[in-house]
Amino acid sequence: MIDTERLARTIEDMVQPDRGILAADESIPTITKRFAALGIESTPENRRAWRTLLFTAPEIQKYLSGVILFEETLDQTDDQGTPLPDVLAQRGIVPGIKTDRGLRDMPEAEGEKITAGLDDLAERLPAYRDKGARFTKWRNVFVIGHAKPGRVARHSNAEVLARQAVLAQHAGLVPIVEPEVLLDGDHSLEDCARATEHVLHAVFHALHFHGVLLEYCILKPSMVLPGKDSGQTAIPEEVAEATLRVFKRTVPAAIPSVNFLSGGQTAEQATANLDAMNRMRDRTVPWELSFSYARALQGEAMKIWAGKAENAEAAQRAFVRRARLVALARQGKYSPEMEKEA
Ligand code: 5MM
Repeated sequence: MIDTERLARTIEDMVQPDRGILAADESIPTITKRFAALGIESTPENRRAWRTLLFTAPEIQKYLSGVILFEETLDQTDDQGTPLPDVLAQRGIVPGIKTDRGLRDMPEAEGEKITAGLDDLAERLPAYRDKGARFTKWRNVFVIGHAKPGRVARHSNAEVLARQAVLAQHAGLVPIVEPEVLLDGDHSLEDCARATEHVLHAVFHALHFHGVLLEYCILKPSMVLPGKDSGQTAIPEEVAEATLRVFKRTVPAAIPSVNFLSGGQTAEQATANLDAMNRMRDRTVPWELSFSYARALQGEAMKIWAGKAENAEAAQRAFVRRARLVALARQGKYSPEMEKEA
């Protein structure tokens, strides 16, 4: 039986009109890549220091209602010995956990990926909940290319997303369902719109088939964008128009919130595109339009930090500044002029 009261309380705490979610759930290979680009060694202590810096940034609770953690972080503490999930909870920020085990090749669909981690998920979830997690996040990716995403990849990935979501709900955890249509490739904005429409149809069909309660589920999708090698640029209004058009055709009104990923956009692009969507939002758009960014929120601050304790305060200032701008975009109150302000 699903404890809908518990899930409803979590949704209420996570879905806030002026806040969104920080994705700080990079797996060890991913954070190692991000650190390596800045000459930072990826040790458990450096990962702890970085995430402590983010979670204890002054007033960050004004902009964040939730943070997605990686498994390692659930067991780490701040400098005073408080477990990091408790540090967040004490500030009114809901802690969650990435439950997938990363991407694997699909031999039956060359060049496409499937996400691992379902086999022991039901056994892992109670332990995450006991450590303070109130929601989960699981990512599947979809590649745009010749005949891609193909039927097998679309439907297999949608099934996996739905199965993990129903397991999370049965464990009392709100699932964030992340079908990411990748930015890689030379496809056009309209190619991305078509692919995203196919993907979201498959995902919501599977969620229905598996009995996922959409009211207690958050969607974390990519925006509709031209491929990064397409040579095309799309202004925020074009991105907003295409994204909302596709979502209105595919995302049921029962979903309380759509929290976009940044997906390799610059911080400024991810902020401006979210802002344009919120400005365009009218009575035909039933869901909240919010964020669940990793790179777009952390990138500038991580560069400033560079692994050095003496840079921590300046890095926190940059992180809070970006979070404030993204939270304004979540309300349709951002302007690119604000980028010039300190
Ligand atoms: C697409 O990645 C998610 C959002 O991050 P961006 O805003 O940077 O696109 C993110 O939550 C992602 O799932 C985590 O960083 C974990 O990634 P890995 O590849 O380590 O599982």
